[in-house]
Amino acid sequence: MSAGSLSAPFRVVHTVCSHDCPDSCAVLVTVNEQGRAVKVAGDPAQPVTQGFLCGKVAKYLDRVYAPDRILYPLKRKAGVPKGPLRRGQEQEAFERIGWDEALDAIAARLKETAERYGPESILPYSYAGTIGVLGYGSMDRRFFHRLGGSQLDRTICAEAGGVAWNLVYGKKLGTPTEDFRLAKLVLAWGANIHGNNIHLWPMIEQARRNGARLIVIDPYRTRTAALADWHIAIRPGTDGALALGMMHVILNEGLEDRAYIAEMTHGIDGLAERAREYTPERVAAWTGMTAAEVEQLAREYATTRPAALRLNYGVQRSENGGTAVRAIAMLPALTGAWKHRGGGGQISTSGAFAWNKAAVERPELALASPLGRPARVVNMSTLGQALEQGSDVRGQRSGPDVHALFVYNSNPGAVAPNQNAVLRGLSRPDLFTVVHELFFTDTTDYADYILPATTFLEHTDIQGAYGHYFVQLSQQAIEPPGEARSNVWLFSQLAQRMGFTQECFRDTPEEIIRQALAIGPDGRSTNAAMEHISLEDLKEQGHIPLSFHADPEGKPFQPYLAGPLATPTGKIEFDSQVLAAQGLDGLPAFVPPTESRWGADAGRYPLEFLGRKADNYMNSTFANLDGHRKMESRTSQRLEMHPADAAARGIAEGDAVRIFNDRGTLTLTALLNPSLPTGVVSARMDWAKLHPEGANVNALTSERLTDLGAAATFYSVLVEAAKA
Ligand SMILES: Nc1nc2c(c(=O)[nH]1)N[C@H]1C(S)=C(S)[C@@H](COP(=O)(O)OP(=O)(O)OC[C@H]3O[C@@H](n4cnc5c(=O)[nH]c(N)nc54)[C@H](O)[C@@H]3O)O[C@H]1N2
Ligand SMILES: Nc1nc2c(c(=O)[nH]1)N[C@H]1C(S)=C(S)[C@@H](COP(=O)(O)OP(=O)(O)OC[C@H]3O[C@@H](n4cnc5c(=O)[nH]c(N)nc54)[C@H](O)[C@@H]3O)O[C@H]1N2
Ligand code: SF4
Ligand SMILES: [Mo]
Repeated sequence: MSAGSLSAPFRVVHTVCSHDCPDSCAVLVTVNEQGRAVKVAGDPAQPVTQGFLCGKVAKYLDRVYAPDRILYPLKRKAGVPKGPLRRGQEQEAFERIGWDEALDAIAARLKETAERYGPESILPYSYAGTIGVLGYGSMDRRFFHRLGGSQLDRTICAEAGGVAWNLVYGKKLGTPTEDFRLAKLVLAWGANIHGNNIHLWPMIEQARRNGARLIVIDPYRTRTAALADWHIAIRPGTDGALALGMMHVILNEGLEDRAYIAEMTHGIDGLAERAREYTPERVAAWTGMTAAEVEQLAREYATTRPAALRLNYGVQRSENGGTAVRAIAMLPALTGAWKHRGGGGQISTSGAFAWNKAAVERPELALASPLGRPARVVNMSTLGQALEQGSDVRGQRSGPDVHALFVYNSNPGAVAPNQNAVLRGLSRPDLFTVVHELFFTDTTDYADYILPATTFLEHTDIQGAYGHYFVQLSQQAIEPPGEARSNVWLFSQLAQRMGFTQECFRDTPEEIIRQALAIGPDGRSTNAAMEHISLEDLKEQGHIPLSFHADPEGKPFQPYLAGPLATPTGKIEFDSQVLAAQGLDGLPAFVPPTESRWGADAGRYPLEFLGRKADNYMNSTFANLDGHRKMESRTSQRLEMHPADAAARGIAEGDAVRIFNDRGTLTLTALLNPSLPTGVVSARMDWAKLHPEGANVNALTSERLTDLGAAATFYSVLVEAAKA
């Protein structure tokens, strides 16, 4: 389906859903004669999208044309203090200004801040409001490199799991999503497929029609878990123990693939010795399973072919999540599951997309900054510390305090851990805060300036995916409403006002797309696996598979069948050479999280708390829309708890319950859920400003970091609950 294939007065434009979702759907937008989008639909020609969209984006025009969209630049009115504003009252705290005035004022303040405190006192804060290559990080990266602003370590989502996978395999590749339909066993481990990765589901359904079994390992009974053949409601943060226990059984019973291990892996002897310690009985005591269940799972996994592992990011949001992912990732190597098409596993396919990042982001511009060197790095998962104490990624002070914060593609007031610290930091009257947004969020309530941003219908971008192997072009379908402008436009304009003279600040989106693709003299990409792709073909076809995924001889793509891999030994590493070189344990081991039932604080705060994502929002996105709220209403602002934990506290269904720890408190309505493990409570992320206390689940979460990747530990949290 190509752009404009429908006869006038309608046009159909190929766009790509740019929300932070593995599926990266191809979205066909129908635009009428007046230039208004009248329909969005999944592209039936895209093999993963398969012609349907999730419930969130099927209603996307509600977001694009929402009455509460921010349409003009806004400036905080003099004398209005920073802090939560009631919904619908936000406009009153701000006054409308023109783009020229806004850009001039922001540029002047950034210059002044850089001169007074050094440019590292300016911190960009962005994540994945859009995951398009341009929108996620292009002109903005150039801007902050040239400015000398602090670099942001973007750890909030996938860093622990990504580092872990790479330690084992060298690169994030996985079983193609389409091939899951060939599996005879699908093991969904910390993966909320129905909620977060819906386009994998039809593949699993097809596999099950052919006799496959689905096993789900998740403390929470998701819709996916409820539909599974076997739901293992594991205790949070104990997955590493389970993986080691499975290895114990597999090796004990000789179920490993010796030929594959000999050819493709490094460190089996050490791993075998380590796994010996993890008897099913010990593992049962940690996970809450029975020893027989640990054995059954190991046998079923090792003897069913093909066995496909959908390891998603739920596991790695625990304090020991990096090691847990590393141990789980070793399972298909131990059993040789990669050898069978439809088997193997996937945590992310993002390693396959070799964008020319250096050309897109231009890190060498840091040398032209007043620093003359790359700036210090601040971890986004410890924003509270950075704003309150000026500390960096390792919790140490380096460089100046943060005096200016530039937020785009993110809503840290809602999504960052230790919300009370973050909001205290954002309240600092001396902090200059700019937020580029589409709606009045928990973060814009603290802004000095708010700038209106675009949806993916309103700008052009190119996108890969972390759940498939297609390069896709997202063409601008409609004009932005009001004076909304894209991220690329904003940072290009701001660069001019700052007096940055480098040519790259004038690049158009199409030029940056050509740079990302590294288009060569023949008009085709020179990037590995994209050599067959030209911008012209992308405009015509919308989406094109990476070369290995569209082998002309019809050879299926199966990763990790031949070496050398991008690890130090060139092999799949059971015993990590990288970790060993750092003086760390190269082998996986299980240590329970500090905030777990085994932790020192479990006496005071005995409940393990999961502040999970909502199935009908995208992190904090969509939470302002009535239709989405209605879909989420059953669990919205509820605390789900096991009836035994509720009874022990005199709590009944529907009671107001206060959960609390040293960091914060949140009052929710009790929803009894007997499918939760005892000692585990759960609630979903919402906008703080929609709660009477101005808080959400992140009022309870901590800034403690994961064992690998220095990522956030959203799922290692202890609380107590009491009837309010
Ligand atoms: N509808 C919807 N879709 C989304 C998002 C959204 O907010 N809403 N967010 C998007 C984003 S940013 C991402 S990163 C992906 C993430 O998608 P997923 O990788 O699925 O990540 P999570 O939803 O964080 O966690 C998945 C599951 O892990 C479970 N879990 C929690 N702790 C543990 C544990 O210790 N062990 C095990 N085995 N499981 C555990 C949770 O209960 C949850 O059901 O989804 C994307 N898609
Ligand atoms: N308790 C708890 N906390 C969590 C999680 C959890 O599971 N539990 N999940 C974590 C994870 S995995 C992630 S990835 C983070 C997500 O954190 P964020 O990436 O901050 O995700 P969103 O909440 O979706 O906020 C993105 C914002 O960007 C805006 N936006 C969208 N498109 C554009 C654009 O083109 N330009 C600009 N300037 N803005 C745009 C949206 O309107 C939205 O407000 O949250 C983390 N926080
Ligand atoms: S959020 Fe995910 S499933 Fe929904 S349309 Fe976007 S890419 Fe597809
Ligand atoms: Mo994420």
